Amino acid sequence: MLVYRFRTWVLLLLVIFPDPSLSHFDSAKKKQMREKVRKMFYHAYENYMTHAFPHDELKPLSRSFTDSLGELGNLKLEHLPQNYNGTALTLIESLSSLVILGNCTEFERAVLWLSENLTFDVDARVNLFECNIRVLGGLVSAHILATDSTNRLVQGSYKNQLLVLAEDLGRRFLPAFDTPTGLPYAWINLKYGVMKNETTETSTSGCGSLILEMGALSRLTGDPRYESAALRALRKLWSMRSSLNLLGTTLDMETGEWIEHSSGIGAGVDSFYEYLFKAHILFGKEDFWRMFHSAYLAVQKYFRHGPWYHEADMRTGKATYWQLTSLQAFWPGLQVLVGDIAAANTSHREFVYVWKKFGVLPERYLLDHQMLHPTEKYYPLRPELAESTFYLYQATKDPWYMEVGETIVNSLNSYTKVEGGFASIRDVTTMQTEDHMHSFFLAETCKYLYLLFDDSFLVDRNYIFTTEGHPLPVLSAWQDRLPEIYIPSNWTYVKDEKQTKRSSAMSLQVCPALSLNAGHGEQLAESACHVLDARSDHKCFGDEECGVDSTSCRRRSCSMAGYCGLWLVKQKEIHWSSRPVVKYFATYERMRPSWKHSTPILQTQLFLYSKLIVVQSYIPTIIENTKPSRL
Ligand code: DMJ
Repeated sequence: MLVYRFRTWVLLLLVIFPDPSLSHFDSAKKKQMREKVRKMFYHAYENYMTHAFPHDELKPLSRSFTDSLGELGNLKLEHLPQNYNGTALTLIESLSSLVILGNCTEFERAVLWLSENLTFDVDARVNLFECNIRVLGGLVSAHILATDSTNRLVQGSYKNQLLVLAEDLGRRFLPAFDTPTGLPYAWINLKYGVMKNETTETSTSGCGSLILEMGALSRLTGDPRYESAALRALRKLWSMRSSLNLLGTTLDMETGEWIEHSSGIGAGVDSFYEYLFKAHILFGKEDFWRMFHSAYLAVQKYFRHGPWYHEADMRTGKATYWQLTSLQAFWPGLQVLVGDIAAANTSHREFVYVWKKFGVLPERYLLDHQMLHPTEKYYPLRPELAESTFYLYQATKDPWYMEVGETIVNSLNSYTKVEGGFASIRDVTTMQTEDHMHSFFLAETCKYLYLLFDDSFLVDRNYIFTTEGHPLPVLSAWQDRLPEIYIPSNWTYVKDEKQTKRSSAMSLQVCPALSLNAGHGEQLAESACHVLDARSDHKCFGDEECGVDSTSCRRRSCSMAGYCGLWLVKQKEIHWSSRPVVKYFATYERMRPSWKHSTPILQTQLFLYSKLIVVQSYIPTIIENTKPSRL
């Protein structure tokens, strides 16, 4: 009887707190997964090279091609180029992935071909944002990789040809910025500049996600025009924020007026947030941090509901659309860079749940109606979930994320792999495929999956990835101020051996009930938001004895029956939390050792975390019941 009870307890504990070391992800398994992803990459790449190159993208079902650069972002498919034969878009997008996979021979072959054949002197109206992240970003990143001696390229064969091409493209972008507001046109004809009667409608991402590529181009060429144009646009956009520090989704770039006032963290806005923060990392400008700081706070305050992010009206902060979109899945990855692991993990789990429910991520799911969006049931091989999974694994080394990666790899192979490459899914309920393989499948999806299982490319290097997955090195020469200035002088590295033990993402979310470890000499770790209840039995006499909930970042209150929890209170009880900053620094100190072996980019972000937790300490906290966290 006693043995039976003991077994039951052990089983129960294992279910609740699975031991990460029990994961089946040993190094052999990791290698096997890496090889599986490598095979996926080459299946896609070789089919593109055979059936589509030098056109833009592969049509994997018909094994043909599409010259789609002019179609990207062009929902109404207007003003499509007539005599345009492609710019080898997928090859450009594959360059950095080839280096990461260690295929320098193919990389060199591609560089040589592009150097000799690529021209942007084509009569094609393209989307500035798409062309920037895919083509300019692809070229600039590949140029840097080609000049990095550690990539073992044949010395002397590379003579900056990609940079010359990138500069030519950058020059063709400039007329788009020649506007009274400094906000760029969304569309530009590569040969003729801005077309007559061009639309003045653009998006927040379109104006606010240019700084990484154009900034890098300026730093590499010494021509400041690209960076200043992108910066002017970004500043103007920021000046259009509401008093709540929210932005809309679409705007008129000529008048500087908002068109769509509702926004969230998904389509039309996503990379704006991403670039504010990544620009701070890349260029070290305090200004970017200040903007991101306010923007992130506003997102957490107005869009976040438990693990999900809905949309809200920038003027009132009132919720507008309750939708989960596939693009939002990048957000946990960004939160990892910021250092907000607990929040990242919470949202990431929801996306994983949705992935498993449908087999892939549907483009849009209506949270309020608990159903798929009637016309957006597709999955175009998007990378966002793989991207966040990669970042979370880097931060935590929790093998669970590799299991998620394995699920993604298996789904992609079972539902989207066809003889001629990988096909998009038209409808996740039927898994009917569509004749299109987007270039980001090679630039991002395969890359992040590969890096999840083999991050040797990142060892001893410090890169940020653009929104299209192209790596850019964080160089001190590019930084306006060196990162050291951000490190508070009172921070110390904790030397204690035990504390260097890596925590998993889940162990960072220590709730009072999880404090089992405490008796075994192990350190308690808290999440960014979590503050323990004063008493371990959750019993309380007043609100001050209840801590802060790790999932919602909301303060717990004491119920009538004397239990700590998230209880519904009247609106007037909304109050500003002003927890002593020192508490958060202490929390951070305990988390810090768990990052010790992370790659430099993640370490670079750690010092920024102190700033973020200060931000979070001023988030107004509304105590209420949270919605159930499952679809
Ligand atoms: C990519 O082109 C980029 O990641 C972009 O920022 C958003 N959408 C696609 C992938 O889904």
